[in-house]
Amino acid sequence: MFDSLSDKLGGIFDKLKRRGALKEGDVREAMREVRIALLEADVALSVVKDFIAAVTERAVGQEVMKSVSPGQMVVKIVNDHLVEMLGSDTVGISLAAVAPVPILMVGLQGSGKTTSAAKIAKRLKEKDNKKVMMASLDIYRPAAMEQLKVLGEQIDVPTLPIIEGQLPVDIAKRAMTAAKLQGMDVVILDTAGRLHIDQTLMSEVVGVRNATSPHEILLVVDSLTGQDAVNVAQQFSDQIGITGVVLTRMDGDGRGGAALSMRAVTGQPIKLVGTGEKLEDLEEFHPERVASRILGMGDVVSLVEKAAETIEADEAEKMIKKMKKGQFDFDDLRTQLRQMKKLGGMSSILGMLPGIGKMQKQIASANIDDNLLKRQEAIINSMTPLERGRPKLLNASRKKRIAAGSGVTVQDVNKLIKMQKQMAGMMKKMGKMGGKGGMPLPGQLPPGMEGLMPK
Ligand SMILES: Nc1nc2c(ncn2[C@@H]2O[C@H](COP(=O)(O)OP(=O)(O)OP(=O)(O)O)[C@@H](O)[C@H]2O)c(=O)[nH]1
Ligand SMILES: [Mg+2]
Repeated sequence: MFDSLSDKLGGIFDKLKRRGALKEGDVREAMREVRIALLEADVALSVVKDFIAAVTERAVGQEVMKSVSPGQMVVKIVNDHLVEMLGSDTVGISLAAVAPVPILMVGLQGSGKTTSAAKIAKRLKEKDNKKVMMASLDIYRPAAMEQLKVLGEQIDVPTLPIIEGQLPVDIAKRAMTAAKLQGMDVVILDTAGRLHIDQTLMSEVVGVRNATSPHEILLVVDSLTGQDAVNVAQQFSDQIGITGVVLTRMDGDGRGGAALSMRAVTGQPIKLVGTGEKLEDLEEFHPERVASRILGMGDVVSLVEKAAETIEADEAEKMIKKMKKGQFDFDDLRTQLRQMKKLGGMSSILGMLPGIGKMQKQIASANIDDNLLKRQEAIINSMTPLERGRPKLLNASRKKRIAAGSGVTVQDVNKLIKMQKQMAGMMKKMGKMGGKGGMPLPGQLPPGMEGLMPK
């Protein structure tokens, strides 16, 4: 997600930063290019217009032109406005209402409502210790109710027993009553989707809304659908009124602009994002992190958090310490490779690291898979402990021995060495960034990250 936008903006800003002194014309020219990049990424036109106007006004101002590095100031302004456009604060699901708190899931067909309902149920149950019930109001698609029931069984969350022939509004009322009787904290109501917005769907959802007064009405939007998604959001927002957005398929390689427009178009925050088909693939939405990722600063915080959830805590701490010191030898690389396998593959990790966007593509095109991870680990295993700790030792004859030992070519060994060097370089860069303060630039830690680093 956001790859091509990120690439384009990176190019525009590189040019700008190389300039040194900036004239107003330079900034305006750059803003024209940013405008095109945003439109190409599917950001809604009205949103782009406002964005460019706001950024330009500040960027051609005196404070920027006279600053020591105007190019970097412009990048900072774009970053700030991007964060603002995305909603500034992270907003979670609110349960501040009388139990059982109803949460209504709405959206077009196939947008991910049912999956997201189960993901949210799992999260509320496991992270917040809530008693959750789910109910399917989808009486149209065959097996829709069964689908929710099966998901419920997977996460051990009860679903409302199915009664054939009941209408959505009545099912919703029954769900509320049942949940009250069973002392539930939350009821998640999953509605049917339609291929396009139609009045029948809208009136049905309005009926359910009026019958249950949901505390949250979450619009589920497929982030791969581009402009359509923006129109859908607008209509649901106008006709039903939503309290938040769940963006699904953020793991896909769409252009991502629809996601960027959601907040501005609906006036409601993006509360959660779906990042895969599995029920644990649900994340909070952090505007600053997404902005950093788009501007090529990487999503180091998410990476560290994701890593911390998967890897043993002390292992994660070691990793962060190494990052800080800028050390990275083959032992570390091996640890990383093993973790990558656990974390769901290389590309998901690399996508979160700063400055790796491009490398990620090369890796994807080189078709990195788990086999490659295994082979790379085998190469490292064929090194002596001394070689692992001191990569510089690897001369031609050692490489030959290692290649033979792990059943690969010397070329493969060289590739791995290159990778280790790149990662070491990156770690070094990241290590240097700590404690300088001031604004974050591409390749630097996003603000707030320092807090996560051990002192
Ligand atoms: N990769 C990916 N797939 C997702 C995500 N969310 C949902 N899906 C997949 O999208 C497909 C449709 O999801 P559903 O949850 O059934 O969508 P729905 O909106 O309930 O569909 P209808 O009830 O038919 O309107 C399923 O195959 C899901 O596994 C996500 O965040 N990432
Ligand atoms: Mg469904």
